[in-house]
Amino acid sequence: MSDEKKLAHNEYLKIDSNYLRGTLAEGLADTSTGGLTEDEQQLLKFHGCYLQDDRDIRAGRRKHKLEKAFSFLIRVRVPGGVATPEQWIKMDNLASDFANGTIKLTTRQAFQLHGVIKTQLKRTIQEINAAAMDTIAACGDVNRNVMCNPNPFLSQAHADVLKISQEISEHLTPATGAYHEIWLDGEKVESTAEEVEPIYGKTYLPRKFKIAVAVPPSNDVDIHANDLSFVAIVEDGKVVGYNVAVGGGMGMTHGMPETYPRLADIIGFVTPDKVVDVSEKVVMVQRDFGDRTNRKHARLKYTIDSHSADWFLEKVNEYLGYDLEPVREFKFDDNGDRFGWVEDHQGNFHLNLFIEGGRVRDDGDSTVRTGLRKIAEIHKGDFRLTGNQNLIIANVRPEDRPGIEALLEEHGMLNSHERSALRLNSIACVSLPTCGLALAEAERGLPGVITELEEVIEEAGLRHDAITIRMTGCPNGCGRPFLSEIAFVGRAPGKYNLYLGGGHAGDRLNKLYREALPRTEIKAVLGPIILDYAKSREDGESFGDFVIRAGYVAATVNGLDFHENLKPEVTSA
Ligand code: SRM
Ligand code: SF4
Repeated sequence: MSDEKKLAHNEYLKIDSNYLRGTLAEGLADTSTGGLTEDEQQLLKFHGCYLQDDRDIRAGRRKHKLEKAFSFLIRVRVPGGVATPEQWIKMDNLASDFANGTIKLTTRQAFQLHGVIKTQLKRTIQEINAAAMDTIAACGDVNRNVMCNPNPFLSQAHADVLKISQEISEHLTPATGAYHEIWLDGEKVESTAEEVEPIYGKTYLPRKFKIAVAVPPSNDVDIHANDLSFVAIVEDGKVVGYNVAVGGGMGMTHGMPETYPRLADIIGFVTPDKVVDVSEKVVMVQRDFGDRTNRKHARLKYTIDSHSADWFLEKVNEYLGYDLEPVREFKFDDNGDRFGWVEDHQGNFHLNLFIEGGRVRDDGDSTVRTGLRKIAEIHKGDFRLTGNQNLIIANVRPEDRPGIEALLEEHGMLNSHERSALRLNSIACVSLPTCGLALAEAERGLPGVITELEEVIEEAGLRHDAITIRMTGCPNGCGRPFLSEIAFVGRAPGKYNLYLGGGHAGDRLNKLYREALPRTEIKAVLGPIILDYAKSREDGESFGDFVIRAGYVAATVNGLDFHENLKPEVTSA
């Protein structure tokens, strides 16, 4: 940390907050406004909530001099993405009783509720906790929901990986009593003398921190978007250890080249017994060396680039008191989900369902939410949220499968095979109307874009060819756009930067191809490239590899040259 530079405001806020209390309790009790002060909003994030307003009606309310239509987003942690049927039913109830009637499955395997008003916030959080879930550290300058390959049923290896994700999550959960005190009416800690945050300290981390655990050949957790990842090395069906990857991240700001997405560096290997220790020490190095003066430069990826990956490894080894072992070989094939039913070694069945944009709702003719609720009422296994915003109905006994299938049929959900592989490999962040940072549509925008592109896909005979396609409403990267083969990143209402050439396994960043492309021109610009791919691709060549070989965009190995290569003209190779 620089001695000369002034610390970011949030650093003082954290120090003065008495371990994340601040004036939150008072702010929540103030019924003269539906909102909170700026400082309270910042602290509230550590408790898993954001203050938002409905942007669809913001201008109208301003015109009538009304306060914004404030409500809260609640993010519910689901480590490794595993939830019980009872927890699903609880989320479904809360969606109706206190939120906007939908459940959002996030890109980090968590639940989100939108539209909870201030007076219902505490009650909703209490109900979430009563169902053995929580919201602490779902957001804020701490470790967030730990992601994990959501197929732990496939082998003992997968079970080990889920267990380790849950252990990391538990170990890195803030120790403060503030959460219990504010939301669960826990006993007030009168003196802070005994209260400590053994890992984080009083100022927590310089910025958010994200961890994922992957099981090759699937990179469905997108390790290159995480500050810290563990890649399972499996030998004879057993996890012998994990490669350690650090410094991945997506967020950037348009027009600020000093902000950029970055692929993670794979710096070593560790045996399973040391994974929690390594997580703790990586967090501590970032705690001590992360930039606390500039929040746009505070993620671990910048700490590493300000020094070097070798320096970072040395520091981690020093904090550990032993050295990470040399990296082991592994290979990722893709970062998508595998749809349809699979049977595991014990004869249980698991169904990966496509949930467009991760939004579980009844809408018009669609009764997906009702159908999933009815399934939860009879399901004896569990639900697994995937990092691609989809859902696995997991651990279904053979005798229970017909009942579940009948409900899926009744509610129109047995249709993965009818969808194009392009749609099945899509991600859209939430964006408008709830996200305060959105510059353009994403969740509401991508389905229509895909429908248009599907006309080209059909013509090209690519219906079953997986091409990853992602849209975000701004460059913060919540749908991990910079790791997909095709990405639209919101610039302004109706305008997107188009990126091409990400690795099919999420292992190469894509490159800017068209800046501020009007939404209405997407098909005209992308269509010819898709047709060219169908015509000229080599055997087994992915779309991302093709656009580089054909010269649409240049190859890149890391994020440092990310902003280069804007082609003024679209050329058909
Ligand atoms: Fe995100 C901020 C939604 C995954 C990078 N993200 C936000 C906020 C809270 C907007 C805000 O700060 O006011 C969004 C709330 C929108 C809403 O109405 O729900 C938001 N992020 C989401 C979710 C819900 C998108 C989704 O459609 O699933 C994801 C919730 C994940 C979870 O369960 O924890 C979500 N966000 C991500 C990811 C992907 C990932 O983690 O795998 C990223 C990119 C990876 C990374 O962190 O580098 C991501 N979100 C950001 C950033 C940029 C951070 C940065 O380093 O610059 C912001 C803005 C910020 O922090 O200042 C942000
Ligand atoms: Fe909001 Fe931008 Fe994240 Fe989309 S990418 S949810 S628009 S912050």
